[in-house]
Formats: sequence, structure tokens, C-alpha cells
Amino acid sequence: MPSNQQQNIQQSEADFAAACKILPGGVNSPVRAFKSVGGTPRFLASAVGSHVQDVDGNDYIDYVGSWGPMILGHAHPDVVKGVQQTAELGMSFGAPCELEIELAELVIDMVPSIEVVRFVNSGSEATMSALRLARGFTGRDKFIKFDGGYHGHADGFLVKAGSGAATFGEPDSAGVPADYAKLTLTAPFNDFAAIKRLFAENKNEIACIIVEPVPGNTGVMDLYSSGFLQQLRDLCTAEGALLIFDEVMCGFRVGAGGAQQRFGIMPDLTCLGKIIGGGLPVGAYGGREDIMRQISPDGPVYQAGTLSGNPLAMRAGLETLTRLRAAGFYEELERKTTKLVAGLLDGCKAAGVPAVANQVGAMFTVFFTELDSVNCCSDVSEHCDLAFFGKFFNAMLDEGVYLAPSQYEAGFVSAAHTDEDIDATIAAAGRALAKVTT
Ligand code: KE4
Repeated sequence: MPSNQQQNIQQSEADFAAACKILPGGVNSPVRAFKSVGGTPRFLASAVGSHVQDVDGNDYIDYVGSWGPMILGHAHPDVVKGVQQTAELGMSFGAPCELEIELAELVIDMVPSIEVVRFVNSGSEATMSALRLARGFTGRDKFIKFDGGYHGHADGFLVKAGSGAATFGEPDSAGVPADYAKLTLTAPFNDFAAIKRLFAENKNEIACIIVEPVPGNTGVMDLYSSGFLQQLRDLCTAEGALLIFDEVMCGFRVGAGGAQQRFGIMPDLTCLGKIIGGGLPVGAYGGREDIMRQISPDGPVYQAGTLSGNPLAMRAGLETLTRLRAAGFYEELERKTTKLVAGLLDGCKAAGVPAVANQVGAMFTVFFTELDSVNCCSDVSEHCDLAFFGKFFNAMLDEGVYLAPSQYEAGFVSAAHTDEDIDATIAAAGRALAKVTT
């Protein structure tokens, strides 16, 4: 483990300067630019198991895992071998292949509510397609999402709550037409009264509620313990609206059958991504057969994709998902995550730093806050010390630990993380906290 000296990151700095000239923000996805934490993004050169290495040769214990997909660890030999073998037979056909059937059968077998599934190329494609399908199936245009819920970058999802707890959405990005954003209704997590009000104010106009059953984009949140998820299920049924579980992040992460199996709550549609592709671009949406049969060419709801179901990505997904079904896989993942979170909180207590954590399975977030618990987006935006998080994040980088570069993100433990990794991370946090509190 490197000492807590400032690292040599000269090549990352040079790469970032070069990248900024030709890529917006120097990155191909905004959060990678470290804007909310400051400092220079590390340009990575390699990743194996639970570690990543940057272009200056610095090594890090990795808790980003490519934002979730690398649940087996980076460069798992069986996944790499499967991809290599498949590539030699052709990367993409633009025609049906048997690997699509194999992965579809596996997904349907693992995710309890899915009867029919369609593969796409990202989580964003999955959610935008599921929303179009819900609108086509119900004949209704409006839908509900939650403040701080992130469902990818399709226009309708880039909306924040207007004034008041539950109201018409306002664009959260330039380029999203106000008239379109108005179809997006928003409410705080865990605020069932706000949801009921929206249905009362928009009678028979709401196509669906889309929700991350384990939110990971405001940091990890718990929507299950309070009964909130079940309330959403019951209300959608009563109102003739669809319940869409966006399990792009928590699917295959909090259990082999995702949050719906862990909690025993069945949505009408499920969106998947990240882990389903094992690191290659795969998304999927699926659910009740009567709904999915509305998708072209069976039905009138159009959706398409050049690279959807390509053999390379299908093989990476198959090699990954099949290994999640090993006996004790999730119990071990959760044990290590619980040990890590407890150690980080102990470190904060010892350093006199107020903090709480939310954890579901092998996804977690430590919040630097005086609050006793964090239950909605405003708890984070109004009551967490985001500046302190930035200092802690960069101090952990210097200690050789790579956390997600935002308080609004989740951390992920993989099967490749060892107890030695966990112990080293806890020790690094102790040094980092001492550094940033003096
Ligand atoms: P992608 O289009 O990035 O594959 O998936 C979008 C998406 C949909 N739904 C949920 C619940 C998600 O978490 C995501 C993407 N997650 C972010 C991390 N919070 C991806 C990282 C990034 O944007 O670079």
C-alpha cells in the first residue's frame, strides 16, 4: 500500500489535458471528470480482480467496479476466455444468434417477474424503452419518477422536482423541451402521500412509476423497510398504472434475482444493465408477457438496435451471470461489505467525523452527515458535507483506494475483494480521515 504521500499522477494529468481538448470535459461520461470531488481523474491502464492500475503505475483497491458490472472482479479469466473465443467467430452479426436465447433463458430463470425479455445496449436504452412500452400499453403519457432517481439520460428522466414536494417536472438538462418534461411527475423517496396526491391530481393519466427498488444514485437508499415499495406496488395495481423496477444497478447486485426476489415484490416491467453484460455493453428490459408482446415486431411499440444481442456481449453476460448462482456467492459478498462498512464507520467515529451508512447486499454508501439516517435526496443535498466527501475521496486515492467520485453514488464490493483488501481499506480510511481532519 502506498504511503499517504501525494501520488505521482503526471501521466494522468497529461492525459486529462489532452482529453479535455477533444472530449467534452475530457471524459465520455460526466461523473468520471471528478467535478464534484476535485482533483485529476486517474486514467486507468489495467484492472485485475479487485484492483485497478493507473497510467502512472499507481495501484488502487477498486470499489467502483465500472459502476457495478464487475461483480466477479476485473478481467475474470473465464469471462475473458469466453469473450476471446466468441470474438474469433465474429463480433456482431446483426442477425439472431443462439447466445441470445441462452442469455434470455438465464435472465428469465433468474429474475422472477420476467416472462419475456428484450436486449439492448445500455441501461439508458432499457429504461427509455420500458417507459415507451408503458405508455404504449396503458395509452397514458405521464409517469412518476423520484427526486434523485437516475434512470439514464433519456429526455423524460432528466427532470427535477419543481417547487413543492410533488409537482410537474422541470428540465434538469438543457435540450429537454419544457413541454416534454411536464409529462414527468416527481416526488421524494419514501413520501407515499405525495405519490397518492399525484395520482389524485392526474387521474387515469399516469402510465407508470419507475423506481430503483434499491436507489443507488443519491447514494444507497432503503425503500423496502418502511413498506414504501409495497405501497407503490399496491397503488399501481389499484390505479391501472405499471410499476417499473429500474434494476440496472441493483439487479444481480443485491441477489441473484435482484431486489424483486430479495424483497418479494414483483414489478410489471424490469430494466437491467451493468452486471448483465459482465463489462460489455448490455441492457435489457422485460416483464409480463402481455406487456412485452406489445414490442415490435410483435406489437406496435417500436424499439431497435444495431448491436443489440451481439454474440460478444451475450457471451460476457452468460459467463458472468452463471457464476452468480454459486452456493454462498451473495452471502460472502454481503459479509465482506458489512465488514467494510462497519470498519469505515468505526474509523469515522474514532476521528470524530459524523457519518451514517446505507447498505443493501453488496452496495453501500457512507454519508458524512449529522443526521441519524439518510432517506431521501434532500437528506443528501441539504444535510451531507459534500466538501468533506471530496477531501476524503482524494485522500483515499492517495492511500490507494478508489471510491466512487461523488457522495451521490454507491460503492460496490466484488467476489474478488479479499479480507486483506477490506482490512487495508479500513486502515487507509483511518489515515485519510486523520489527514483531512487536521
Ligand atoms: P447506462 O446507460 O449508464 O448503462 O445506465 C443508466 C442507468 C440506469 N438506471 C440506473 C439505476 C443507473 O444507475 C444507471 C447508470 N448509473 C450510473 C452511475 N450512477 C452510471 C455511471 C455513469 O453515468 O457514468
